[in-house]
Amino acid sequence: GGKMENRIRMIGVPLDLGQEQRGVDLGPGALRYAGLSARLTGLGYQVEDIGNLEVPVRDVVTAERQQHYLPSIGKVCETVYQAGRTAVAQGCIPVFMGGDHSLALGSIGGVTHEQPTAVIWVDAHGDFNTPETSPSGNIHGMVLAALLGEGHSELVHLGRPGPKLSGSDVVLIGLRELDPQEKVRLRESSVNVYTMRDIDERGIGAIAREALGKLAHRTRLHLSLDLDGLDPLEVPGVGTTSPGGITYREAQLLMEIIADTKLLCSMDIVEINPILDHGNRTAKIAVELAASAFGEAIM
Ligand code: 6HN
Ligand code: MN
Ligand code: MN
Ligand code: MN
Repeated sequence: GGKMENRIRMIGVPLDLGQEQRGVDLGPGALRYAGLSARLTGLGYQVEDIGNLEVPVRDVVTAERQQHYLPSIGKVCETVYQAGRTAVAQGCIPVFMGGDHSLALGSIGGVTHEQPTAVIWVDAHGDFNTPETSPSGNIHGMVLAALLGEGHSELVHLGRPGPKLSGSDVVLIGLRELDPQEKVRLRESSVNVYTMRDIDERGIGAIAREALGKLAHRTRLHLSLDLDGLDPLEVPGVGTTSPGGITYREAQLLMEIIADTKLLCSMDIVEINPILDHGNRTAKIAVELAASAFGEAIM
């Protein structure tokens, strides 16, 4: 681990079962139309798009609705896990194009199969609910908790038994909306958290550097980019909007500082909802950010 590979594998995961809004299943197409592959190729990577993994359409699995589609999400994430594990084993950088954030159970599970990996989780939300604390029951709000070993056992033991991350391997950036019990859980955890208040008071550059310092015990880095971490005024095409988010400029600097480490080994781009977007703007911004994270510099 440690060195940045030169091959990127784009993996579409049109999963929308982790939440209730229609449209996030269209995210992989939106990222392709926004030119993700060409941008990364232009940076000197060998880019391979393997298409979309198979995901059941929610209209076909209506019987799972009461369970918030837990069985189907588990099955899809098993395939995501194997795709991530295989990509890393073959010396590729997997870029998972969501889809909602529940796919990260598989992506982060898979990329940590052989070696531990630190995670930067950009999000308005903590995704730290358990079935007991979640007001919505939506699985996309439970992903980080499950990766740390808490919640539905189908999710906790996905791919391989046991937790996939420890709290100290994770930094959350952009937080501004937590459910009451989720807040308690997160406070009691060892996850490193930078809220919007921290960013406003100290600036994103200082936060980015400090965050990477907290992850310095690892030589591999995964970026889980939930587009709702950005401000919905700039990025309207997301399902779970929360005002007062990271600006485009702040996100750019965060990506550039991540690129400087040369440790980025895998990435999720999630929660883009083209149905709610204006002119594919959100996917275009996601492409700009991915390019910066993979080393595109202004000069
Ligand atoms: N995401 N905390 C809310 C819930 O339903 O648990 C929102 C979760 C949002 C999850 O955006 O990935
Ligand atoms: Mn999220
Ligand atoms: Mn979110
Ligand atoms: Mn319910």
